[in-house]
Amino acid sequence: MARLVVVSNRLPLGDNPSGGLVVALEDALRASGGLWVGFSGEPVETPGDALEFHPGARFERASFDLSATDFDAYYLGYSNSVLWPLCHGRADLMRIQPEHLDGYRRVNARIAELLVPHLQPDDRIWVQDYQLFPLASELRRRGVTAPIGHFLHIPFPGPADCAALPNPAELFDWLSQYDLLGFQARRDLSNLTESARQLSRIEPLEGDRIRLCGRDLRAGVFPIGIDTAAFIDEARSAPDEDRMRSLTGAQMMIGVDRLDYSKGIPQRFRAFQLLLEQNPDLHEKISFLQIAPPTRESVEAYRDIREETEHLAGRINGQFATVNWTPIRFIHRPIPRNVLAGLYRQARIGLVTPLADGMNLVAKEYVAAQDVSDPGVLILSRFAGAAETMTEALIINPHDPTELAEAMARAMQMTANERRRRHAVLLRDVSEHDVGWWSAEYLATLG
Ligand code: GDG
Repeated sequence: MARLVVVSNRLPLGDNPSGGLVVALEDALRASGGLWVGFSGEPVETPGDALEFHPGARFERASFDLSATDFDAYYLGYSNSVLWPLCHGRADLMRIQPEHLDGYRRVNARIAELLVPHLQPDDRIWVQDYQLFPLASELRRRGVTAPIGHFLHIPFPGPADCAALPNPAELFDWLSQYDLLGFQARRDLSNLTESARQLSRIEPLEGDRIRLCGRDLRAGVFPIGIDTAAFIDEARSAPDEDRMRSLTGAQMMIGVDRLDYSKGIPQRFRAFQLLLEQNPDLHEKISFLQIAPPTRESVEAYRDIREETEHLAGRINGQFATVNWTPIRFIHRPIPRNVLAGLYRQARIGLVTPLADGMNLVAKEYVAAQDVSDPGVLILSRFAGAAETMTEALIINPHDPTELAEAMARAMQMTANERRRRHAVLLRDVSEHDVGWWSAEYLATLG
């Protein structure tokens, strides 16, 4: 079987990687033998000129270093201040700087340079996400003919957003050098087709085949999942539920997101405020726990979203809190995974309201964590990739506070029968399409 080489922005180092993606890729890497290549994690003064190999029983890992200048340009700059906002419909937040695009190209070229000496003739290469769009073209330039696939974890931009890139045609030139382009949702595949068509870069061929910039390849939808069985166990064996109950016995509503402007956190706070204004009977009956660990804090837009969120939570609590009830608890720190699983299980409502999101794994984790005999209700934004399959959630438009507040009220009143019926359908989807299914489907298509 061909060896699998995975390349991602970040290499999961450490002994106890808990993310579903890491586990799934580990399984795939173990099955065929493999190598996982990625950034070591912290910029260094003088980056080494070779990959550094880390011993591991199951498969090989190899990291590369980045200088602070390269990290700023490639990661904070072009990846997270141009591509991330663009792909999440926030072209207004882009900070286009030519030296960042240069750095993005330079780092991708360097990764290719470091990787090529370690490639074997029958390898197949799987590149993850938007930080590495140009990697295949840099590998091809260095003579690599192996199958190379790409999976995009975030949304693919439509024509209006693509037009806001400094050089839109270049994106399609990069993508054309892969053999398989994988997307989270049908929405993304149709955005690719539409955006490339407007630039006259695409000819549809049979089935999943396309001709992009003159090169034939395949493009498909592979919705990512979680390690469902493991998460169910985690939630069942989570710390004692009763001790975490609030003083008033209020029902809990939970949100869990990196503190990112794409996740719609201020919108859900405002909807919660409206719910409390319109439903005095719910005071002391519902309390909202928002966990939002910090992320990319050296990017300006992330400092702004932190301020906005803290301000709103403070204002809403000031307006409604009583001596034994705090309407919003806002935790700006990461919480251990097993505690998180237990919190999901206790929460009567799981609130997932991104304005744009590739998939959203929190929606799937919330479903997996529920007690099947008395499950909670998932409220899910129609702009999450997850909404294409998780149609038994209460699907809402996060921009509309009235609709969102009504969904919260409806979830509070929903009968146990209806909750069980909806949950059973959602759980079947999350169990059948777990992360192992995702990597197996993708790799079978890559061939
Ligand atoms: C990108 C795409 C796509 C969050 N806070 C804590 C914590 N988390 C964990 C969650 C979940 C993960 O982080 C977040 O995953 P999401 O899918 O929700 O979002 P992104 O980070 O934006 O991921 C997304 C994903 O890639 C995979 O393709 O679904 O659309 O944007 O697992 O549980 N985990 C712990 N403590 C926290 O405080 N332990």
